[in-house]
Amino acid sequence: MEVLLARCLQTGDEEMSFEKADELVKLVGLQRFYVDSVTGVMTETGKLWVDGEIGIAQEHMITNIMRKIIQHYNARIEMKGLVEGLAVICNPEGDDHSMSNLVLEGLLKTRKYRVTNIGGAWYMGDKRAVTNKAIIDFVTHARPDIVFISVTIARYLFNAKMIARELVKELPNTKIYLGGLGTRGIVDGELQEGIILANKDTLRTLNKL
Ligand code: B12
Repeated sequence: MEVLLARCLQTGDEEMSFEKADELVKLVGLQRFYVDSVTGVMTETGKLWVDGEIGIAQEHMITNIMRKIIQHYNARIEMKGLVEGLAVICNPEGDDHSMSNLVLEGLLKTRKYRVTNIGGAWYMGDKRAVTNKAIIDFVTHARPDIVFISVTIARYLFNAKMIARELVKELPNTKIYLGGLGTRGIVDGELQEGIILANKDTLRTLNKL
């Protein structure tokens, strides 16, 4: 089924991609669709691109349709009753990978967290200190219960750690998590006290919030 979704995405057939996604969600549930199917299809997309089997335009097309699918499901998650708390999701400066933020947004919403997602392409250049500070200032001001920092490219890990370090200082009662492909090389105990390294199994982290 995942293979069929991947094929529909690769041909740019949005309607069929939504249909296949729907079938998968019905089969495995939304959470497993997010952590297994979306991640699996995107890993495969990355491989095709590295091997030169698809170009950057096709990769963008697939990414854009997949983002629409996730946003469609996120918008349908109902948040009735008491809210567990506020969560902010961000990427460190320099890192343009933000599909994980959308997936995490949905996973948090299903656990009754109100979510503010400030992921996106942050400017990386002369103004580095300013943009990192913008992220820190925003989160500090929001005073969330949880912060998820998602880093995909390991060379931006230093930015992610810097943001986490500042937030631990500013928000002692907030849980600060660091996760994503860019954290794969981190070993337990390497992070400063107060910063929680997300488990490679995303649902395990989410189930222990
Ligand atoms: C889409 C994509 C892009 C898009 C991003 C668009 C966007 N708006 O997001 C674009 C085209 C911009 C891009 C650019 C680049 N990319 Co890219 N990209 C990908 C691709 C194909 C998919 C990523 C994705 O969305 N995955 C789906 C999400 C849902 O999965 P995920 O991020 O792993 O998240 C899961 C978990 O990790 C977890 N999680 C993530 N964060 C956190 C945080 C917390 C707190 C928790 C609890 C959990 C958690 O939650 C998710 C569910 O389990 C990957 C391939 C791959 N293997 O993933 C390459 C990939 C990540 N890219 C790569 C590279 C090299 C680049 C570029 C450097 C290429 C270049 N030469 O320009 C640039 C860097 C740009 C930049 N400055 O960031 C490499 C990274 C290699 C490495 N180890 O560093 C990859 C792996 C491709 C490859 N095989 O080489 N990319």
